[in-house]
Amino acid sequence: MITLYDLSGKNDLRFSPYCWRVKYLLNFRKIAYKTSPICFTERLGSSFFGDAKLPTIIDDGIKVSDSFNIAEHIEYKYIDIDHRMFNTETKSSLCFINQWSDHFLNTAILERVAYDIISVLDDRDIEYFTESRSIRFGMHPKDFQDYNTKKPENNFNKCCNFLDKILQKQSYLLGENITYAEMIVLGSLTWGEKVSKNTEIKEEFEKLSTWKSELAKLLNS
Ligand SMILES: N[C@@H](CCC(=O)N[C@@H](CS)C(=O)NCC(=O)O)C(=O)O
Repeated sequence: MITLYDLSGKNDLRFSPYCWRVKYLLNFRKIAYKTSPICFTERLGSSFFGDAKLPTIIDDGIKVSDSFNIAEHIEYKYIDIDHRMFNTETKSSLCFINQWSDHFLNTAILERVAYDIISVLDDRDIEYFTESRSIRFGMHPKDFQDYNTKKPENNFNKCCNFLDKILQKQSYLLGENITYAEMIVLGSLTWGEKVSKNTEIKEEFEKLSTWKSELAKLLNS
């Protein structure tokens, strides 16, 4: 059975966007797996992980890291060629959505939740997270979140608008079928929702809200 090393916070809250992408895919494919909770600093101190981040999986003794690589591994190993979501045609579109989500959507979410995350972290991670992110942002996460939530430009709403516009034209992000693109974007939105109240989707993004609630029902079981 697949073991997924899953970032965990206070009260075992699972909040990593990348881990959610993989869990949503495994749920969608009805593939059995177990999760092994691990916090940031446990990963840092472990020779098993080395440079590997979370999620990392072990599948029949094979270690795979990076959500996109893991998704590709799952599709190739468990899904027959005619039903795979990763083929030569679709892989580049999925790669595009993955890059867009990591660079634009995740950044827009981070702007609104960077400080709120601290309150859901495992106690052992607070110092590490605050220090490492202060270096990354060039300021304390509180100042980073305050600055970004107060500026007139709301990048999260811009991303929602972009996604909503796509969903006004088609049922899913890449057309009329569910693909790994849904898991990528839903994983990011789940992260925001788990750690803060600052990434609620506005009512005007009706198609996106419906897409999200229907998929959340499907992919959480
Ligand atoms: N591109 C990677 C990103 C993975 C990643 O950044 N994971 C975070 C958790 S959400 C992590 O392990 N960070 C380690 C750290 O900040 O020390 C993927 O898609 O899996």
